Amino acid sequence: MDNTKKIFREIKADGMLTGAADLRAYLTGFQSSFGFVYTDAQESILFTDPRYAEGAKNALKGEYIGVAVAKNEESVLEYIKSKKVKKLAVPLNRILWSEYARLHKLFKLVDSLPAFTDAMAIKSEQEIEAIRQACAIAESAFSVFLGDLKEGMTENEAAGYLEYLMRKFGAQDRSFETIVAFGKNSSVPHHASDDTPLCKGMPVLVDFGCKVSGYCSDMTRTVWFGGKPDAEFNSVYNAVYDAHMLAKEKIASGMKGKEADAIARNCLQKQNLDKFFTHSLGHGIGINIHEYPTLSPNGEGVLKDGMVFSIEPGVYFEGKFGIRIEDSVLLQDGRVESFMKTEKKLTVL
Ligand SMILES: [Mn+2]
Repeated sequence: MDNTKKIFREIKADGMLTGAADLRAYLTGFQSSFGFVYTDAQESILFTDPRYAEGAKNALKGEYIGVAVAKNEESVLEYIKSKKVKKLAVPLNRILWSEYARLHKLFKLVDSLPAFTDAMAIKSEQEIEAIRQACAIAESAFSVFLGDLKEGMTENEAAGYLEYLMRKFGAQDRSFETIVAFGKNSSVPHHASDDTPLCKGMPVLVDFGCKVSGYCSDMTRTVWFGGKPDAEFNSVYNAVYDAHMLAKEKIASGMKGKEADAIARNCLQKQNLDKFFTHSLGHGIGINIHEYPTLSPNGEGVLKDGMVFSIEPGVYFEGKFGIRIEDSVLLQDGRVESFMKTEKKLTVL
């Protein structure tokens, strides 16, 4: 699929210049830390540096996109000027102010970011397959991980072990810094894992994911380690579980992100727990771990078939415990299909 054409035909410009790594990866299917993609009605060229030149040439051989080595940004601009481009599209929110200052003296600038945001939100079969694999690997790793959790293990050690397992099972990387939170640390939704040791009789919250072919998975489970949880933990867990399952059942194509969010939020409200649900219900997942659409009380974007996002209600009691249950899901034929098969009912280890 030629994503350069797909984006270029949506923007009103003579040329398009894309430097941001995620947008570049979307255009080319090739991942690199430096480079620019130039596109116009006739051609697309990936300008990269000698570190990536060979890899890019091999990866893009016979593709719709040419590869050239650029010494620096200046030589890319010289090339664009030589093509007599007047209106140039750039992703305005994703360029540096210094780049903007320079570019706007040379060209009339048009924003390409809205076209990227819309196109990247609807996944192709190939993208869905990569995410499906990233989810399957994360789940296989998690099941081994749960079996190997031991008293005395620190959060950092556990996080490192889970990341190792994901790579061992075929992931190229983690999607983001793995969150492992033991005991009361779970009440911080994005706790930074530290040297807290695992003890019997505490919750374990794990938020993690991995990448396959540049695409992310995202998943959270909260399990109980050692002994039995008390009645309060059990009832809050069931409330989060119900909110998750109801959202999954009721979210439909055509709904706004905020309507989707409200399904889970209203469900928690019935148990007076909505005030402890301190973040959004979900976010789009793709090349980036957080992308459009947003399933939050402010989410105005309409959910459509082909979108991949998270469903992750959570309840957090400061200083006590937190519970979050998250799946990565796909909207297909109007309905939610989960990529995840891992048990969502409370697991007691
Ligand atoms: Mn998430």
